[in-house]
Amino acid sequence: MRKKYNKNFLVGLYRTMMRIRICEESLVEPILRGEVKCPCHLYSGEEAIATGVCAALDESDYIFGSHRSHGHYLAKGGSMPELIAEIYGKETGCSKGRGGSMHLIAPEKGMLGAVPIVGGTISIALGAALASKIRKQKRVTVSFFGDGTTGEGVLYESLNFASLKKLPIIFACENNLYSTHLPIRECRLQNNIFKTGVPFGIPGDRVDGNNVLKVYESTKAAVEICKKGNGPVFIEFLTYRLRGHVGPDDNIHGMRTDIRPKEEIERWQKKDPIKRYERFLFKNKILVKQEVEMIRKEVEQEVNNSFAFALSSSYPKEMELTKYVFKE
Ligand SMILES: Cc1ncc(C[n+]2csc(CCOP(=O)(O)OP(=O)(O)O)c2C)c(N)n1
Repeated sequence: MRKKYNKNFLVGLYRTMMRIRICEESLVEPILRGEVKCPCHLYSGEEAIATGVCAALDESDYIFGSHRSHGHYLAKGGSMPELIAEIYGKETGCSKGRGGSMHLIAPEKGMLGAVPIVGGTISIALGAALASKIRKQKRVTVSFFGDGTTGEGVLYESLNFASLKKLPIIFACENNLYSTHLPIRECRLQNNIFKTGVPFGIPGDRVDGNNVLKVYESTKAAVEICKKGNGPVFIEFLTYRLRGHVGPDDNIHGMRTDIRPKEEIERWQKKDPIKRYERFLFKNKILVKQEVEMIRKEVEQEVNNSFAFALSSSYPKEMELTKYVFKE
């Protein structure tokens, strides 16, 4: 595995996962203090997916996200200061402070948007893929969504159309086993999401979403399929969120509502994608402990600078709250 990749690439994956994790965890205290007003769906535990998928894409490729998209935005190259500023509702945020955590966008980096309506960006991603095909651009679009989203009809309409028109789109399902507080076994007869596209003639793959190199490789193969005009592709990434559905422990209203068994959370903590990848890097002598510490310090500095930028920025003017709603 190691010989296939150069050191810069392997360390880059580690750095991206650390940027997402440290950024996410730095929001925990401000959320609990009530300083962050908008709901935040933290991505801790799922970093390998955004990181591995986006590493297989070019800057000109597109991604679309959901309510849990801080990681997608950062992995595709979105600015961290603008992310934190957006979460704080500041004018300098990536959506000018009008959107908050669930409305992230970095068009210059190919992150074309995220919205909190479950399944809300799937058909928009489909439109982007259709446009790329009509314009004959060698560009792939990734639509990220969760396992709960497979209960939305729009996914099936989109699968049908994407298959019919052979669109260059990757349906990337992040199966973290829960839809808010509903375990997957209570919403599906079988836990077989990777077969979702099969009736539409779309091949499906199931991948360990906590193994960043496996995520990268499966996405790279899907990108090749799409670029040859043989898309779409459906990939199910198996993972687990280490925090609550919304907020650190679903505890924002002072009531603990995370119904997941403690033993289950502990079992998945042992499969933490960052710790697993760290062990791989040590074993293959890619990094030593001091280098990992250095990366951590650099990322912490970036996160601190992002908070300083956000906190010193101003709020939108009350009179201008509807500004930017429509393109002027
Ligand atoms: C159309 C719609 N229905 C319901 C909701 C409420 N809701 C917000 S997140 C969510 C669960 C989504 O689960 P999943 O797609 O698995 O994503 P995850 O939160 O696990 O990442 C629901 C039902 C919503 N935002 N939009």
